[in-house]
Amino acid sequence: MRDEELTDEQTSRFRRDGFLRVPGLLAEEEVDRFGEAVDRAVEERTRHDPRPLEKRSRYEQSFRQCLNLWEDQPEVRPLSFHPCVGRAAAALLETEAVRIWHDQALYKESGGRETDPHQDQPYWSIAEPRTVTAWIPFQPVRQKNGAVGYLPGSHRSGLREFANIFGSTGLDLDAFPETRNKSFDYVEAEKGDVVFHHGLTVHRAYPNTTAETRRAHTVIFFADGCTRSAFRHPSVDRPGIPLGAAIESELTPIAWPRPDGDPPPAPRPPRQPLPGWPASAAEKRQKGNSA
Ligand SMILES: O=C(O)CCC(=O)C(=O)O
Repeated sequence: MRDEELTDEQTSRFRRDGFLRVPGLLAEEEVDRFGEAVDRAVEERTRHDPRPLEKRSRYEQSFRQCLNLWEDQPEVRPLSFHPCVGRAAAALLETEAVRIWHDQALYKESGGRETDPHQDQPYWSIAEPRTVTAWIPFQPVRQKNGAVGYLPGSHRSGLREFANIFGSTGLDLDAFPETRNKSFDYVEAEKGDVVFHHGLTVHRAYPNTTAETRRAHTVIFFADGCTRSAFRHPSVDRPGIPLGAAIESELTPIAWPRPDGDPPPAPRPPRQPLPGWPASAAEKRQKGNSA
């Protein structure tokens, strides 16, 4: 792992473009170890769903998405709260402290279709545009296995548009002057690199035309002090954060800096299983917590 501050050149590139690849932020050895832990978690979370790719929804054909792994997967938690990743996120957001919004594995299987264009922040209930995602691949990423492409500067364009990638084809790029006839920068990455993008950066990803799954873990951070908007989301609905209040709870703990660098404890499990969270996992955690 590269225990160094980001350079001024890197932070100003992020401010300009809305995305940044940080080469070698993690050591290859830890990427391999965390990759195996996330593989096990994805296997556990998706075991109940044997549908082949062609039987899944259009959205599900882009990737297997497993949310909030830090909560019930103790071997994944140190990755989501990795000090090098959290510190870089805080530097990019130009803030003293960042909280986690949620984490998720995004596994684009062999034959997985493209990821449709979208901005992330319209899916979240965070009012201020002070959010950043760390996209952590577990193998080298090329265009042929699903590299992500970003529209440079789109986070500064004023566009903040909910795109229905769940049931439709994503952001209609021709519909907005901010995105019409603009080209995406596709970012290839090596093992150990972390690619950051701002919550308002328009992005998409290539399909996976290789025989191997493209495995990535992502962690979404927001600047401490951000407040709740009207949109509904488990990260604020579960702890009951009121509209306009600062988003602070055991579900969105400070990710960086942490006292002693330790990850936080697991929060109380949800009453209802989250989407993509099999009931069995929630029950297992209920039993574990009450033991
Ligand atoms: O991994 C992908 O295919 C897309 C990534 C993405 O949309 C995200 O991290 O917000």
